[in-house]
Amino acid sequence: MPKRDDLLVEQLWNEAIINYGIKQTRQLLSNECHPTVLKLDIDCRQRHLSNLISIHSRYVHWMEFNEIRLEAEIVVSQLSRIIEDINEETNAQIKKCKSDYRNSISTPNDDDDNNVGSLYIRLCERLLLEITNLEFRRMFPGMHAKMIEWMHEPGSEDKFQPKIVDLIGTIKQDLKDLWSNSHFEVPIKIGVVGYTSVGKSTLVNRFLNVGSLAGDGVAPMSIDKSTYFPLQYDRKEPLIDPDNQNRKTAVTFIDIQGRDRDRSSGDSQTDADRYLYELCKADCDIYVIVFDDELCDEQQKWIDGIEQKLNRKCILVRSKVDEYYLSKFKTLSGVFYALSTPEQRQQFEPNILQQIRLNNAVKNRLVYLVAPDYEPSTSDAQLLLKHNQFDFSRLFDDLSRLAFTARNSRIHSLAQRAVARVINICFRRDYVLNVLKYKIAAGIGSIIPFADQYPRYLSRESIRDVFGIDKDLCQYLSQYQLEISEYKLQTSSFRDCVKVKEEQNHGKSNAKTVGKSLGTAVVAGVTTASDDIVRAFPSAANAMNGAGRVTIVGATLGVGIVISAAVCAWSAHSCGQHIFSYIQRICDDLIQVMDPLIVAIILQLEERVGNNNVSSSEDNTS
Ligand SMILES: Nc1nc2c(ncn2[C@@H]2O[C@H](COP(=O)(O)OP(=O)(O)OP(=O)(O)O)[C@@H](O)[C@H]2O)c(=O)[nH]1
Ligand SMILES: [Mg+2]
Repeated sequence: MPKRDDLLVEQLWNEAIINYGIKQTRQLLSNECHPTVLKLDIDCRQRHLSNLISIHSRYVHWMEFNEIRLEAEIVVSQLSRIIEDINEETNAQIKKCKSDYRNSISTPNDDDDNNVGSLYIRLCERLLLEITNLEFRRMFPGMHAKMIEWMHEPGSEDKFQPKIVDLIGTIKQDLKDLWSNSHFEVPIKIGVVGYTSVGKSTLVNRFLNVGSLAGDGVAPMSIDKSTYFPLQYDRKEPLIDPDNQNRKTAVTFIDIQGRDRDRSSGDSQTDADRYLYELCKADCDIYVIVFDDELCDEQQKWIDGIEQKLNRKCILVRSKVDEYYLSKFKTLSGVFYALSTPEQRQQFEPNILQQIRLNNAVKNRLVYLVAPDYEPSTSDAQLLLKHNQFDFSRLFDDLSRLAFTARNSRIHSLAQRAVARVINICFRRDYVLNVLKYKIAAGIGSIIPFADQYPRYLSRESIRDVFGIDKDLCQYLSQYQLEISEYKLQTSSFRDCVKVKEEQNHGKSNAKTVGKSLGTAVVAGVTTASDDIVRAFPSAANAMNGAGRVTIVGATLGVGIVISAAVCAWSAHSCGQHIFSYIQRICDDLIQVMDPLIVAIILQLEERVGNNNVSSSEDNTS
């Protein structure tokens, strides 16, 4: 059992306090605040938990007992009651509401200020984790069963069961089942992203076709930050392809937490990378970037990251255009919008719209103008938004079109995550190999230059044996003609099974060149050179097996040579490190190889469905 690292726990807790906006809640509880602000804060938390409960119930029926969901339901009902009580607005009542609020979201019997929100955070984290597990189990039951089986195997080298061929067979079967079940809906995920308070949740609610803000299934909106982690909302009605009314697709909108402008590191690349990491975790097929001001450098990096690193579609939306529209109208016409005549509105509209488009133009991209506000604060805005939706319909249509092209990428992404999960949990084990015997052999072998490399070589071979990387696997993979960029592979294990693409201009090769010119390649060269020395004796190595092959190295050496204990110890230690690092690298490579393999399997299935459709329509005509 690993030892609890208190410092790490504290750091994670502090991070969670910031991410979940607990600081703001603490301030509300300890200082004077307007009841409406307090109410909004409670309402957000209540909606967050309700959202998680409703996603959870997609996978576990309401009637089934689930402890964590039950706990969350109790908190939700307590928060709803407090929201109702706040309406009474007497000072004593507000004080009591604050105390109830604090108790509802914190671990019981804990008065420490640092623990405000501890229960709420725990519930959110646990529900999020359960949802991920449940989604995995439902989509890939075979993979899930295999994972459970492998997780509970006895942890020793001779019994190490996970085999790559089984992994491939299982994911293939799961994907096949998914394809053959025409009723199994795989909703496309559309994520809405941007800086805090630009109107993301408001737009999500419009996409969902939300009428009343009072009900459930409404994304929380507020002047202050109100979304702290990705919230998922299934759209009740499917999206309909505007070009073909028969094509419908289920869709889930993900209201992603905003990037806090006041949490900048000072380096736009670092900030962009951090936010991209959050976007990647949210795992969407299409990302809608919302902005309410000129697009800045960091936002441009989000676009590049989404398209190039995440390989996903990206749509740009300029929100809150009503603000600019109304101020420009006042300047041009000299009157407030609500007091103007229809002729004046008609006269100035084209000019104002043209100006907004010009101000928000982004090179080679379409920018959709929207103003989805539900509760406009002025009569001017009320009137404008009542009659003008700007580009919302066009945006919605284009999104519906795009959603149809995303089904395969959704399944690919889910399958890729499922495979990575099983590899990380079941293959990355420290008992894949009995490290000790290789360490001893390396220690003894260290007395002769390069001889300690031999046990390393053997250990790598054994790891490949244990995982089942052999001729048969290679032959099997070769039929798919997989292509992988050279820089993605860290070991040579799969090089014979896939076509390795050389990429001249990639960062890694540049780094190598730079390294060489600085002379650092000498260090890197040691491993390569000694590997080659060992490879010079492959037939001898193959003739021996297991421990015999390892210990013979030590046994034939040593006569007349003074053994340095320090060198032996270092060598043994470094051999152990090498083995662990090799397991990690081979697992990384396996994840890389599985990626195009999943694509190939999906394409095969797709083709088969296409052929079946053709043959069934031929049957019909005959
Ligand atoms: N004028 C105007 N205000 C809007 C519009 N859309 C949203 N707002 C206001 O902008 C504020 C923030 O809206 P949200 O939808 O909560 O913003 P968000 O981007 O989801 O914020 P976080 O989730 O906290 O990052 C609210 O006060 C909304 O009323 C709009 O079209 N016009
Ligand atoms: Mg929001």
